[in-house]
Amino acid sequence: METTFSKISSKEAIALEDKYGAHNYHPLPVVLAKGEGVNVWDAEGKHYYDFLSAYSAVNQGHSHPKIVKALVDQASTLGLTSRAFHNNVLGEYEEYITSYFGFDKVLPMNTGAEAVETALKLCRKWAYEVKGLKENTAKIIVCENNFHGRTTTVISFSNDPVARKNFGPYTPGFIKIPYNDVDALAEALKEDNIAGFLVEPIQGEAGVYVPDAGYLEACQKLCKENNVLFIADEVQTGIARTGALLAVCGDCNCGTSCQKQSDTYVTPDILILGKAVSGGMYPVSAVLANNEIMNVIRPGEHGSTFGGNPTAAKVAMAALEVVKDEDLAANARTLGNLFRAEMEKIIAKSDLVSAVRGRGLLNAILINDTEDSSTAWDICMALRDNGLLAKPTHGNIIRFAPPLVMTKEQLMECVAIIDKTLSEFKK
Ligand code: IF1
Repeated sequence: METTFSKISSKEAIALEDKYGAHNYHPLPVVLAKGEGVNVWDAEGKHYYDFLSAYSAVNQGHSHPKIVKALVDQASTLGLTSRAFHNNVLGEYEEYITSYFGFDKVLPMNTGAEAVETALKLCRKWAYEVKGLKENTAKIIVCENNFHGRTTTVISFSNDPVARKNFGPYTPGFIKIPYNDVDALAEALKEDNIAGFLVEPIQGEAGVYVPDAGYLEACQKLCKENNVLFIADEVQTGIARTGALLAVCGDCNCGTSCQKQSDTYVTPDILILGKAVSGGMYPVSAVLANNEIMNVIRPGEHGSTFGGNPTAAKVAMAALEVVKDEDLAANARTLGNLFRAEMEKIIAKSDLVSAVRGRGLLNAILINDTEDSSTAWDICMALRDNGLLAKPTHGNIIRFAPPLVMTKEQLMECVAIIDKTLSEFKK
């Protein structure tokens, strides 16, 4: 059945995926065919509010006209050159993004996992060539319940059995410590050959765990004292999602790249960006660092076919411009506070939800049921029927992360949908 939104029905689309696609996902049964701002429509034309934003990649809203224009204009001029040759866009982008975030240099890649892998290689090479560790001895400290992507090295330091099982043998050289535990980091730093500490400023996939105020600052200080690189994975928390341009900005919530304006300012030695750095319009990721670190990489030692391509460069500049032009960090901060306040009212009268947590527009609610229950999933199915799309992270936690362009009126409509769904829900 053809609709204005799709040549094929939702049912047909799912059947094709099932038959011809690897089964590496378990999507909510909804087939999207159009997106605009905070809105998405399925193949039959039903409207939904998007409360996941493609896992915080679509912070600027679906099909933002400015970003689409940058994509179309560049793609129809010069899409890809590879790095075998220069092009007239890359240098402009590199200058733009390094001054935007306050670093000397950027190494452009495509996916978040690639950027994490790049940061790990950079950290190890710095440890051998600048810090002076003996080759092949470098260790990098990571946090339990981390999520940094799905490549073999990255899952080597995951403690999620689903992410790891039967993908060994695993890459060595990583030490796991509890998240949000400064003493655990101090203890781990006593070991020999530590090169770096990789951390998510807020643990997204684990269930939107916001660390104690001052945690990131204390970690950065310990890393500095021990000549160890502080590596911030802002793939999910960056680009205004948490109410500041970067979540490592801590509690200052200044909404801009506050590197110089706040006493809670935290500067990572290596900053990892992805997802919304392109507004979700094109795979773009980036690793930023100052010369002492970035200059250990020399020609031929790292890269990728699409890394830093002209289309990615133009799309990323447009997407970052939108973040500033529309002051998305301030909107995320204001609407995030409103959302959590409204959810607290719902929690007060519901025995289904026990807590809400998050910062800016990266939030999650805890469902009052066991980890292995299907309640969170069933609630997401009911939310879908009521016109709002969200998905559980682990077990009984539902992540709520709408595009940062949402208006107060739209947010209140979504709160009403969540309220209605929870009050009508029968386990
Ligand atoms: C999927 C999770 C979120 C990330 C952080 C690196 C990456 C991610 C902090 C890798 C990616 C995505 C992956 C996506 C779902 C989503 C996700 F559920 F997988 F864990 F957001 F929480 N660092 N997160 O969150 O970036 O290679 O994907 O571009 O795998 O389905 P990527």
